[in-house]
Order: sequence, then C-alpha cells, then structure tokens
Amino acid sequence: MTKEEIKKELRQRLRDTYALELEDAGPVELFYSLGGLIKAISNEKWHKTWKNYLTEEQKQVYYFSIEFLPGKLLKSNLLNLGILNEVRTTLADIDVDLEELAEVEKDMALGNGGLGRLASCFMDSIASCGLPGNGNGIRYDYGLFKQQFVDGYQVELPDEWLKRGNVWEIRRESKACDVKLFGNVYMKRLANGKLQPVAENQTTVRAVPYDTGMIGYQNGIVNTMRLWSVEIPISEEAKYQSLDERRTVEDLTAVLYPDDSQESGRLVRLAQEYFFVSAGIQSIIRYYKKLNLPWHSLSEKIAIHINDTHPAMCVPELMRVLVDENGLNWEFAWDITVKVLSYTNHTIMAEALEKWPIYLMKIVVPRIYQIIEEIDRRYVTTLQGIHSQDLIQRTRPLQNDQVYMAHLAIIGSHSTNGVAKIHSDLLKSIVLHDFYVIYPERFNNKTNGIAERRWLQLANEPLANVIDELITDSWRKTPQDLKLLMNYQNDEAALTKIREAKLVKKEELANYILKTTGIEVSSNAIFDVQIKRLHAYKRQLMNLLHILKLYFEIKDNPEMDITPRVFIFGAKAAPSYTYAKSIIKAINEVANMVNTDRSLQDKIKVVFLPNYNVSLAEKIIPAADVSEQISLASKEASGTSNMKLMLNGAVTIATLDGANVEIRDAVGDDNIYIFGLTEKEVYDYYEKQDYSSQKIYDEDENLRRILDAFVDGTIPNIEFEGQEIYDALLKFNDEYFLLRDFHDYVKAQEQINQDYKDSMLWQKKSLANIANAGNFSADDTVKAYAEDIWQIEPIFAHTEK
Ligand code: DL6
Repeated sequence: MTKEEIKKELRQRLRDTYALELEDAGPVELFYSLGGLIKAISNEKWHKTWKNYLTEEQKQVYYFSIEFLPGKLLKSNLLNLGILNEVRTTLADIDVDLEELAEVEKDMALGNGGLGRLASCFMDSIASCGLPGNGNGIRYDYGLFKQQFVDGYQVELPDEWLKRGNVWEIRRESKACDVKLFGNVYMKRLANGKLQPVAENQTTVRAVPYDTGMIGYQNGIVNTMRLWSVEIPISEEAKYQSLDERRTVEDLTAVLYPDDSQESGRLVRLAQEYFFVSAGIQSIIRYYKKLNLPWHSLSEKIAIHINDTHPAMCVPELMRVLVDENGLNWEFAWDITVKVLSYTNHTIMAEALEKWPIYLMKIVVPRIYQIIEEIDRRYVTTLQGIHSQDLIQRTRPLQNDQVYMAHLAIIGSHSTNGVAKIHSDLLKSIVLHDFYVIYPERFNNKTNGIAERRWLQLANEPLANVIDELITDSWRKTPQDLKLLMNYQNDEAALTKIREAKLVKKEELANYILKTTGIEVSSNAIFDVQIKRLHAYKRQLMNLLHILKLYFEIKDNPEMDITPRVFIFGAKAAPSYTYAKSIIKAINEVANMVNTDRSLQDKIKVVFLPNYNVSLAEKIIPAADVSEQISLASKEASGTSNMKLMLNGAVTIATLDGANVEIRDAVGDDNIYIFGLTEKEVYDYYEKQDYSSQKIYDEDENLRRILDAFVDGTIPNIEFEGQEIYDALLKFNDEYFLLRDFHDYVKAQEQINQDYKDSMLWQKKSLANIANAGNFSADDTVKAYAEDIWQIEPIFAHTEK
C-alpha cells in the first residue's frame, strides 16, 4: 500500500466509525481504525488461505493449548503484512507516533508463562512457514492477573483486556456448538444388541468461537487461532432465572486460573479443559465430514496436538465423537485416535503433571470418565503377558482414585516429545521411563524455539538495523543466516556498532525504570536480568543471595572494585504460591535497602519491575547484558527466555539445565558462564540422600551472614517471609540445592565482573550469542514437528512477495 492509500483508508474508517477527521483523532481511535484496516487486508488473505486448504484437502494440524500468550499484535501484524515502515512513516507525516498507538493495545495474556508464549511463537511460525495449522484454546474474559506491588507484596488485580473490545477477533456465530457437562450417563442395550450411552440431567452450554487471524511473515498465509467462549444456549435460557444462576455457566470461561484451593475452583478448571477440547474436536469433525472422506482417512487430513496435559481429554473425547456419535467400533476408532493425536510434555515437576480425582471426573464429565475406564481396562488387558504386572499397574491411566492425564495422553497418541534434549532424555530415562519401555518408538525431542521476528526485528530495531548493515537482511527470513555475524568477531567497528545499539535499548529501559519505579539506574552499569515465573526451582532466591553478598562486601569495603550492576527481575507468582510471594517480598525489601543506601555509591541497584508480561519482556530483553538461567539442573524443561536474551546479545550465566545445554553447545564454553551441579549430580544426591544444607551453612561464614540477614533484622520488614525462607533453606534442607551451587555461582559472577571490563572481549561474547541464536528459531522447530509428528506440508500456492 502507498502512503496515500493508507491515509485515505484511515480517513474513511475514522469518519465511518467515529465521525472524526484524521487530524483530530486520538491514539485510541487511530489504533482501532488501523486495526480495522489491518483486518480488512488480512481477511482477504485469510479467506484465500482457508479456501485453499479446503479445496486442496490439505492436511491440517490443530494445536490444542489451554494457554496462548500472543502479547500485542499491532506491530507484528504490520510487519508480517509487509507494511510496517509505510504505516509508521505515514503516521509520522501527521505527527503520530506508531509506538503511541501500540501502547493502546492491551496485551493478550491468556497464559501464564513459557508454555503459553511457546504456543504463540508456534502460531506465528506455523503461518510464516506456510504450514496449515490452527490454534484451539479458551477466550478468557480476564487474562493473567495484573501484578502490583504494595509495600513490596504482590497484589493481584483483574486484567480486563476485553474492556475496549478486541479488534483482532471475529465472532463466528455459525460455527458455535453445544458442549454437555454433568448429569448421569447409563448404558442402554439396543435391539441390535449394541450398547448405547443415555444421558440424563446434563447441562448444555454453547461454545462460541472467536477467531483471530495468524498472519504469516510476508507470505500471504493467514491461519486461525480459535478461542472458545461460553454462553447459555437460547433454548436453555429459561432454566437460568437469576443472575447468580447464569453466572455459574458464564464463569466457565471467565478466568485463566480458577482458584484451585477450593473444590469449586477445581471443578471449573476441569470443566474448562473439557469445554475447549470438546468444542475443538466437534468443530474439526464437522469440517472433516464436509470433505466426504472415509473415516480411515481422518489421520491423513487431521493432526491434533495436545500441548501439555490440559487438553488430554482429546483422547476420550475423540473416541466419544467417533464411537457414540458416528457409530465406529471401538478398535477402529482407537486406531484413528492414536494416529491423529500427539502430545508434548513441558515439565518434569511432579506437581505440574496433572491428575484429576475420579469422583470429580464422574461429576463433571461422566461419559468421558466411562470412556477413560474402558481405555484403562483395554490397556491393562492388551499388555497382559507382554509386560510385568508392576509395569502395567504403574502406567495405567487410573490409579489411586485418580486419572493420570499424562498417561492418558501417552497411551492415546502416537508421539510424546520433550522440549529440549536433556528434558527429552530425562523423560525417557526417569520421568516417563516406564512408558519408554512400552512405546520406545513414540518418544522424541523437539527443542523449543522462538519467533525471531517478534524478539529481534520488532523488539530491537537498533540491533536489527546493525545486523542488516553487516550481513544484509536475509536473516529476517532465514534466522540461520545470523551465523554470518561470526565473520565480525575481530572487527572492532562492527562490535562497537552492536554495543551502541545495546546502549540505545539500555537507555530506553533506564527511562522506563525511572518512570515506573522512580529508581535511577545508569546505562553504563551491567544490566543483569532474570525474567520468568517466580518458582523455587528457578532460584530467583540464589540471585538474591548473590546480591546480598555484594551488598555486604561493598558495605565492608566501600572502595571495592566492582563494575556497577543493575539486577533486574520480572516475575509473577501464582496467587496461591505463598513461598514464591515471600521471595518477591524479600527481593523488594532488599531492593529498597540497597537502592536507598548512598554508601553503596550506586555500585549495585536492584529493580523488580511489576507486571511482567510479553510487552515488558520486549522492553527488558533488548537491554540485557547478562541472562540469568540458574534453575537447578534437571528441573527446567527448556526455557525460552534464555533464547530470546541470547538473540539480543545478552551473555548467559547458567546451569546445565533445559535448553541451556544446547545454547552452550552452540556458542561454545568461552561465550557462556556455566556453573553448578549437573543433572546427574542432582540425581546422585537424591539417591544417596546425603545433602546437608546445614553443613554448608555451618562451614561458610559468608553464607551464614547472608542467610542470617533474613532473620536478624538486617533486611527490614520481612519477619514472616524471612523466617519462611530461612527455614526452607536450613530446616527443610534446601530442596533446590541453592547453598550447594552458591559458591560456584559466585565464582561465575566474579568472572563476569572481570570480563565485562574488557569491552571488546565482552562484545565478542555477545556477538557469538546473537550469531548462534538462529539455532533456536521456532520456524525450524515447527518444521520439525510438521515433518516428524504431524506430517503436514507447507502450502505456497498463493505466495506473495
Ligand atoms: O516448553 C515451554 C516451557 C518451557 O520452556 C519451560 O521450561 C517449562 O517450565 C514450561 N512448562 C510449563 C508447564 N507447567 N509447568 N510447570 O509451563 O514450558
């Protein structure tokens, strides 16, 4: 589009919708008008893409995920449509800053962390690689809570992201379907001898899809992310006489994480899982039936991916639709189900491997529970005589009055993958070893990846422009081309340009920090960043222990030679996770103590930026010098902030955990700071059970002083939280081995302090990280899923450029 055409379109939209002239419009009206224009452009491509899939009978994948974290879409849609610069300059002509319009958009935060963001990176990459793939999830009325700090405590506020409406979505009334919950189901024998389920007293809810176009990167492809919202069916309206009664239904898709400390909350969560699974499967089967193909071809046209266990009810639901609704026999339906479904495991943390009490399943999804019982029965029968009783008992879906969702997902699908090499190996050797014995051919690895377009092209234009200058812009389509940067390892001018680009982003972040927290930081300091969910295994607390160590050292020796450092945190704690919240409080109190102590002469500063989300990540990541990836080895499945930070030139300090191992392999030992226990050493401790944090404390005077600071009043206002942390580390023997790794961590930090002083040395390391980040492109990851698991192919029938 030319500038004149863009202006004309905007003028028209502003008049039609707001009765305003272009020159009089404010950022909100301009944002919505621009959004409308983008939608009009992309809708045409969307329609064409969809028609093409249909007429070509292209095999499609449906990515079922209870979380999606797209963040903001304005700039990424403009970039992918290839009109970002035109729109930016057109707006500049009328004195409007595109960034100001981008601020109007609310983050779409329908997820919690890595899992949801990965799903959104995949949506971008699937479309950008021309792959036929769709998202399937829930349109929560409220996204992940907005985090504020009050007296250093996390306070959770509702995220009303839909308040002004969502410009990107289309409500598709005609694609709605009914989902049935609760009631009783019994089996009735028909005249032909077959058994048929008969349901009584069920609650029928309407699932209404809201579709958002997932625009591919300058290739004319627009795929669909379909999010389901609950409504009361018109035919059922009379049943709900009061607002409270209506709310019991409408609350089903209200919030991302219903409070699961109460049974009522757990019930809603289970109903949510079934709701989006059932609606998604029904709509896929409805589409398939339009193709008029035999059932045995279903797996040639459809792949369904179970992203973590939340959508594991895909297994019994697909069986229900095939057997109950379409009359297929069990064996045939089972064969199809296993071929169609695949599953990704995203965690080895036992508490995150979902299990649902059987009594709750019987209440919420009685027919689904019956089908799971049958799956369990047949599983046990089939394996008799092939595997030991013990193995069968340990792997069956029904155990201890619970449904093991991971077992269901593995048994009912043809592929189970982990998300980094070490994680996939751990699944095979320990966490899911029993299943590996039974189905070795089902296990594989797909290391996570990130969408470079969002995390470099959009988030860090100064660096992207320098890279263009050095190696041309081919990396924008082919991230592997970033490797060409390695030719500049000894080019001082190039390294200086990259450093200057970093400085621009550091200054922007310093301004943001000042504006939002009132804390002044210098862009000459090392920006040391830890951004991720707050969880004990991720060890934000170890970072804090190191900060306290520096604090005491500078207090003891004010002349100490240290490169000034700003420690930057971004993290939300799950509302019911009190220990994580105590760590937040402690970090905030230490921050306050450090930042207001003038005797430290600004040698260290601590900043905890509230409300970490995708948009905040886009501000922090380009400004980072050091990337903290310090989880206890074996606990982080992959991590993806590690990839985003390296792509932006941060150098990583890391344990050999998750994808850190592959990052180390890619950049080489000289360009990363590895420390701490290996995964094997961690398991050795588990085996020998001889870890004693008390012993380390007793023998290390410095550590004693640091830990005592939590309980002796040195850190103010943390009487309760300080004790809780102190006890976790000593009385409860330090579950995540912080004290064991601390010494090594400090040594690695001292090396960073030393190396950063040599600017060219540091820039070289930074360059090696950017150059090798192409290894972690989500484009390559989804291509591997497409080839190995989904068996789908790209469609380029109407490729543009
Ligand atoms: O695979 C995406 C992401 C990984 O990078 C993280 O390492 C992993 O913790 C996260 N997993 C989850 C699942 N729940 N838990 N815990 O969010 O997935």
